[in-house]
Parts: sequence; structure tokens; C-alpha cells
Amino acid sequence: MTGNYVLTGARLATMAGTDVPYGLIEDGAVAVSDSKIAWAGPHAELPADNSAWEQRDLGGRLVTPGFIDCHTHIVFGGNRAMEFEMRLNGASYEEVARAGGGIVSTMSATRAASLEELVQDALPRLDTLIAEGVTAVEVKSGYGLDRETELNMLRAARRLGELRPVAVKTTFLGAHATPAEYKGRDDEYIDEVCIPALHAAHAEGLVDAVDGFCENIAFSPEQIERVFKVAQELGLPVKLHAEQLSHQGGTAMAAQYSALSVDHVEYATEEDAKAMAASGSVAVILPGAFYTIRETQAPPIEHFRTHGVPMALATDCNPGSSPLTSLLLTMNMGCTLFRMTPEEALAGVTRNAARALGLTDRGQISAGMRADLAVWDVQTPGELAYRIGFNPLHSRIYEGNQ
Ligand code: DI6
Ligand code: FE
Repeated sequence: MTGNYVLTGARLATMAGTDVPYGLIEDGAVAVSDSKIAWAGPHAELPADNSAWEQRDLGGRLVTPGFIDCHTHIVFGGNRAMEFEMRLNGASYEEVARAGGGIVSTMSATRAASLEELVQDALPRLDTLIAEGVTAVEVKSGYGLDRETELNMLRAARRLGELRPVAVKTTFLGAHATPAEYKGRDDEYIDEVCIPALHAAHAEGLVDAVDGFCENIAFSPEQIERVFKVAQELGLPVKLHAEQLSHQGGTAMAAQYSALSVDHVEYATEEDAKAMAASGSVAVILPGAFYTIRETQAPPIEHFRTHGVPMALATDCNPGSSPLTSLLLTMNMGCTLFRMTPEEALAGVTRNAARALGLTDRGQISAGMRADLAVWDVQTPGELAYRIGFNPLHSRIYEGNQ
């Protein structure tokens, strides 16, 4: 169905920020006109104009906004299964590193891959996300760590958005790690590779946002700030991987640049939460990485709640710390590992995920929003986070097309 039509018999989790939990409307209807929602509300109140449109009865199924995975690294070469196996067979960190493991192995495999290979490798990951109702996904660079490969990763990301009915937002993550050829010369890497690559990628229209990995094993807040200054000059929004393994002060710095989001944030403090609230930054919670690296410090959810920091949930899909391609499982982990409520989890993959990407036209079911919707074979919205390893998606509507 395309053009003008009405979905009826729908239980709507509008996530529209009303006082009702989930913005739930029991016997709801959604009028879709081309790619947009023309009207949404109780069926009994459907305007006369819209009731003449073709109708499709959803039989009481739950409808949510299309899911948004706002933090992924789905474009990369190779995989790290061997490393996973080595570690579980008792290999030490050094042994894994000597066998060519870690982020460096992904960098080598990514550099060796053609644009077409990067696209083909990423497609099954993207398709798995789409099969769970994802209609928008963010994709980061950061495994090339040289100019040409960083650009190639972003070109691959753009291509994914042409090949599949999904919106792709690209993020430049040149400041992810220092490649071997710049070992011990992080500052030179930032100045000679990362910043020139950002300029080149921007000139090619490949960058929607700029990110960095602020960590004791990666870059300092000062080093990332140099990249953020360039982003600011180019008019690009920023976001940051911060306080994942230790507290480095990246959150406070990112807040000064009005970051769209600060991601991971396990070691963030109450002061950080206040700074994020003041800058309007979203806390992107990534339980897949927490689980995979067997972290024990949970992010300060209560501080985010108290200070009104919006929380998103994302897969962080990457070959090392989060080989995860399920937003439904991510929601379950957010609830079980971090005690987020099922409503917070759903807001985390819809309304707040949209905000983490600076998208103001989606993530809620209300008039004027894009008609990106997911239809589920469940009774209540809480079931989405409750089940483990079960996908109840019935159908997906992308820009009004179903
Ligand atoms: N945070 C992580 O956990 C990783 N990158 C990042 O920014 C790890 C990426 C990898 O190991 O490939
Ligand atoms: Fe990440």
C-alpha cells in the first residue's frame, strides 16, 4: 500500500511524550499520506476526510514508531571470532595481540576490503536489524584509520541506504584508535590523518556527524576537542564514546560542544549527568558492549533519570566489543542489566534514538512525522523488552510503503 491509506485496529504505542505510559492508544488509527503520518489517534476520532481513504485492519496488533539503532559500526572487514575463541581457550591479552587480534586486525581487514566487499559484508548485519523493525540506522567509520579507507567505509554506509529501505546516518569516527604506523604519535595521527580525512569526507558529502573514542586506551578529551573544533567549523554535530572503561572527562567536554549524544557512559558521574542535561545531550546506553567485555560498572541510570537526561539504547554492533545485531535483545539487556523500565527501553530505540541522531521528524507516532512504523504480534508494549531471542515483528512500514 502506498499513497493515502488508514491503518485501523491498531494498538498504538505513540511514544509521543504524553502522560499516558507509552503514549498508548488502545483502539487507534493512523492515516498515512505518501511518506508522512497525516493523522494519528483514537479510531473513533478519525477525521471524516481520512475515513474515505483505503483502510487496512491490523487486527489489534501493536504499532510502534520504526526502531532506530543510533550507534553502530556495522561496516567493517573480517570478524574477530578467532580472537573470541582464543580468549575462551585461555589466551592472554598479549597472546591475542601478538596473533594480530584486536582493533588492529579489523583495521587490516577493512583496509584490504573493496568498497563492494564492505557493502556485501555489512548487508546481512543490516538485514538482521531491519528484520526487527529498524527503519533508521547510524553507521560509523573508524576501522580504516587512513584517509582512503575512512572515506570508503562512509561510502559503503551511504550505499547501504540505497540498497535497502532504511535511512542511514553516517558518523565520522577517525579518532577511534591510532594505527600502527602512528604508534606513540597520537597527536600527529589526529593532525595528519584524522582531521584531513574529516575535511575530505565532508567535501564528498559523506558525514552527518563526528564522533571520537575518548578513553585511556584511545584519545584524551584535549585530542578529541581538536577534532570537534573542526566539526564545529564545518557545521557538523558531534557525539562521543566517553567514560566506557574509566572516567576521562570526555562527557563534560562533549557537553561544551552541545553533543547530540554521549555514548557508553558507564563511568559518568552525577556532575556529568547534570552537564548532559544542560547541553541537551542524549545518554546512549550500550548494554551489548557491557555484556561482551563483562564490565561490572553499570551506567548511572538513576542520575540520568533524576536530571532529565534522555536515554537511548543501541547495539554498538562492532566485531570486537559488541557483535550484536538485535535491538530487541538490546532492550531486554537494558532492562535486566541496568534496570531500565520497558517504557524507557522502547523510548530508547524510538524517540530518544531519533534525538541522538538529531532527527526531529521521526521516533514518535504523530501527525507530520515520517510514516516509519513497526507492526508487532504482541499484546502489550512491555512484551518487546520481556522476551529473549524472539522476534514478533509482523510488518514494517518505511516512508509510508508497506
Ligand atoms: N568502543 C568499543 O568498545 C570499541 N570501540 C569503541 O569505540 C571496540 C571496538 C573494537 O574492539 O573493534
Ligand atoms: Fe561504539
